[in-house]
Amino acid sequence: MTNIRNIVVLTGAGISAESGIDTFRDAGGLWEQHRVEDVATPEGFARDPELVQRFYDARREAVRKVSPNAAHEALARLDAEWEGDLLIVTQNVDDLHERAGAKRVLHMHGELLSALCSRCEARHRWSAPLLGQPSCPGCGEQALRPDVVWFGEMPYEMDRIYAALHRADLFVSIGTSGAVYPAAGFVREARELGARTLELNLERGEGSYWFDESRQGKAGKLVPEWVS
Ligand code: BV8
Repeated sequence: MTNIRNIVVLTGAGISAESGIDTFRDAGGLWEQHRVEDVATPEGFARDPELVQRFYDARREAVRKVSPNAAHEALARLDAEWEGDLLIVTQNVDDLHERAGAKRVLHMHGELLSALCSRCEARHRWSAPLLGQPSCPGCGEQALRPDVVWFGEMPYEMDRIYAALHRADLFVSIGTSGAVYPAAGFVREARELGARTLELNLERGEGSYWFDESRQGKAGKLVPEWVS
């Protein structure tokens, strides 16, 4: 990768598909007859907190049973070896990037293995179910919710992401349909700021127009090829 120093990688559900985690397009309407957009919203949580807690408890349990795949491992190798800036911005709430060994990971939509207190806003590493309304270790209130950014909520660390995009020489999007903002807008931002842009995805995403290059295929094959 000649004259490339600073890289931003954006990952979506497609990078975890070969680990056995359903993508949103697959699970969109399949979960207890609810669309993810209905369940993954503050309104959905207010309407039926038990349903939403069960939805995330099931996903938190499921993620313990799967492993990182070759794509996660290739990005972890890049992270270990790359001397320039590298930021892996993931829309995923699983911990597969970290379990593969990646360090420079930013979960813009939160994490399954974290709980957020609606009362004191503390975030706690969490692997147990939330359905039984455990108390917040900070304030003691029974106000814990999944530490996941729902539709209509502000994603985490947007300033840090835009700062990385401003410095990026290369922006690589892996396994995302480009359907959800603001993540879907990063490629345009990066390109307009002068970065080269590469899409690695099973199919062309919604923002494919903005990529200098787009390679179709499975992440487990494309990402190791790109990293090597
Ligand atoms: C916000 C956490 C503002 C929850 C998620 C109209 C226009 C523009 C925007 C909007 C609009 N109306 C509403 C909005 C805003 C909204 C939005 O974008 N809606 C969409 C539906 C139009 N966005 C928001 O609400 C965001 N917040 O805008 O805040 C704001 C401003 C001020 C103050 C307050 C707020 C927050 C969005 C975050 C929602 N939370 N996740 C959870 O996980 O349960 S989103 C969730 O869905 C994911 O995190 C991800 O972001 C998205 C799904 O996208 P993908 O990851 O791409 O998954 P998908 O299944 O779609 O695609 C998989 C891809 O992989 C496919 O392309 C497939 O081909 C490919 N693939 C499959 N297998 C493989 C593969 N590729 C390679 N290899 C394989 N093996």
